[in-house]
Order: sequence, then C-alpha cells, then structure tokens
Amino acid sequence: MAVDDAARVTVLGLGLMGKALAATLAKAGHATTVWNRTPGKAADLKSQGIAEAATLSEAVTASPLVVAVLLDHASVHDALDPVVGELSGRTLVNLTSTAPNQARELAQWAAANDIAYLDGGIMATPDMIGQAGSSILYSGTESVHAKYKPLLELWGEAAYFGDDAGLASLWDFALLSGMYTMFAGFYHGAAMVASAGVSADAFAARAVPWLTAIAPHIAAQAPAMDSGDYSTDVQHLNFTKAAADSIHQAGVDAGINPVVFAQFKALVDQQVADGHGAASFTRVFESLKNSGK
Ligand code: FVH
Repeated sequence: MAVDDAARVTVLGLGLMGKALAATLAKAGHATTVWNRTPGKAADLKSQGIAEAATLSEAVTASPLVVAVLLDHASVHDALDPVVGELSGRTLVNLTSTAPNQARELAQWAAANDIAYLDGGIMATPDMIGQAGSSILYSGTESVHAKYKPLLELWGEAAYFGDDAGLASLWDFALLSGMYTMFAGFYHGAAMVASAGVSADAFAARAVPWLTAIAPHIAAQAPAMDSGDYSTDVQHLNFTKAAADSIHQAGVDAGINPVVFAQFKALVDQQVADGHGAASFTRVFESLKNSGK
C-alpha cells in the first residue's frame, strides 16, 4: 500500500539532534528516511522502522518533505547543492543553526530553485525533543509552517515568527545570547567564591534559587526599554555604578579575571558619564542598541 505523501519525511544529518528528530517522527507513524554523510550512524534507527538511504539523492527523492539538521550553513550547501535538482518541487525545513543572514541566503537559494523553504531554530537539547519544554522557532514560508504544523509539533512547540527567513535564527541567537551571558555571570561569581575555597557545586546551590527568584525582573524592565521612559525612584544608575564598582573591585581583590563583569560595569559607567545617573539602570539597554550610538 502506498504511504500517504504527507506522512513521508526525510531527515538529513544523523548527529544527536537529527537522530532525535527522526526517531520522534517514526514513533508517530511517519515513513521516515534518513541519510548521513558518514555512513553507519543509522543502526539504532533501523530497528525503529526508519529507512537509511544509500545515497543522498535517494534520500531526497524518498519524501516531499526534507528536514536538514546539519552542522552549519556551509554544510547545508555542501550537502544540498549537488542534489538541488532533486530538491526542486519539494519542501525543505532547515533546522541547522545558521546566522540570520545565512538563513536568508538559503531562503533565496531555495526560491531560485523552486524549493519551498522554512527555517528553524531549535530551542531544545536532543533529549528534550518531543517532551514538554521543547520548542522550535520557525520563519520563512508561512504556508509550509501551516501545512506541516501537526508534524512540527511532534518535536515541541512550533512557533512561527514571520516570512523573513532570518527571524527564527535572530530569536534563537538572541535567546542563546541571554543564556550564555547568564552562564558567564555564573562562572564569574563561582570564580569569586572559589578564591575563598568554595566549590562550584556549593555556589550553584545558592545561585540557582537566586537567579530563579530574580528572573521575573526581566519582564518588569521591558516596558521601560520599549517606551524609553527610564525614570525611577529606585536602582538608578548612580546607585548601580557604586554597586558595580564594588563588585568589580571585589573580583579584582579576589585575584580573578574581571573580564565578564567589567563589560556590564563599562555600560553603567558610560551611561553615568553621559549624564543619565538619575535614570533606571535598565538604561544600559540604550548603550547596546544601534552599536550604542
Ligand atoms: N545538539 C544540541 O543540543 C543543539 C541544540 C540546538 C540546535 N543545535 C543545532 O542542530 C544542528 C545539529 O546538531 P547536532 O547536535 O545533531 O550536531 P552534530 O552531532 O555535530 O552533527 C552534525 C551533523 O552534520 C553533519 N555534517 C557536518 N558537516 C557536514 C557536511 N559538510 N556535509 C554533510 N553533513 C555534514 C554531520 O555528519 P557526519 O560528520 O556524521 O558525517 C552530522 O550528521 C546544529 O546546527 C546545531 O547547532 C543542536
């Protein structure tokens, strides 16, 4: 019996993420074909009913929907340029992490070759795929998102950000920027207390509840950032500068590399030097927008 076209999916790339995405599709009953540049990575998937294509060309032509989960932008072109003829007339969902302009370039490449294109940014680790808390951000051709939404939701929330193919990546990288700089702050604090013999484990036991309790203040700051009204009765920049100077000095006195906190301190210093000492410390946002101009 022929398998319904909508049920056929090909996944290109069998890294940890590609395997997790393919396994989730197969578990939901999709006829799933996989391909990987280096053969031999599909052994555990075959027992789940997943077909391994012998060639990339065979993989692409097996399904109307092709999902790419490769390393980076260059690897997408490396893999797909040679089979662009076979991809023509099909749909490509690219979940490879790329910068926004790289996603836009791929969307233009796809359009020029009659390939319907949707770009995605995965906000999950492989073990989270299909679980609560997993989400994938999409942008590009809206009709592709609408058509395949039930399939995309097998992996997690399938949020759509607009027809500019670079938007999903922009949101993805903006969120990752927040994550990495939070981690950097944790490392800075851990280095401070490590100078007094405190383990990272012990610091984490205090840092996690503290950061969790303070996280809602992110949303509380957003209205000022959106309106540009930074007037405040509390936590003005003069106060924050005194605190930031002391925290920076404490790090220096502890003999640690002050580079992480020094960046925040520099933003505060600039705002005060520019005459905004009475404004909310949230005003450092203005030093980041438009290259701080
Ligand atoms: N893993 C994660 O937690 C993160 C979560 C957020 C999103 N990322 C992005 O997802 C893409 C794939 O990630 P991955 O974890 O599966 O990555 P790897 O395990 O390193 O597998 C990479 C696959 O890409 C293939 N590949 C690399 N270069 C080429 C190329 N030039 N041509 C064809 N394929 C290529 C590689 O094949 P091989 O080395 O086994 O032959 C793997 O299949 C990624 O963008 C993350 O940023 C995951």
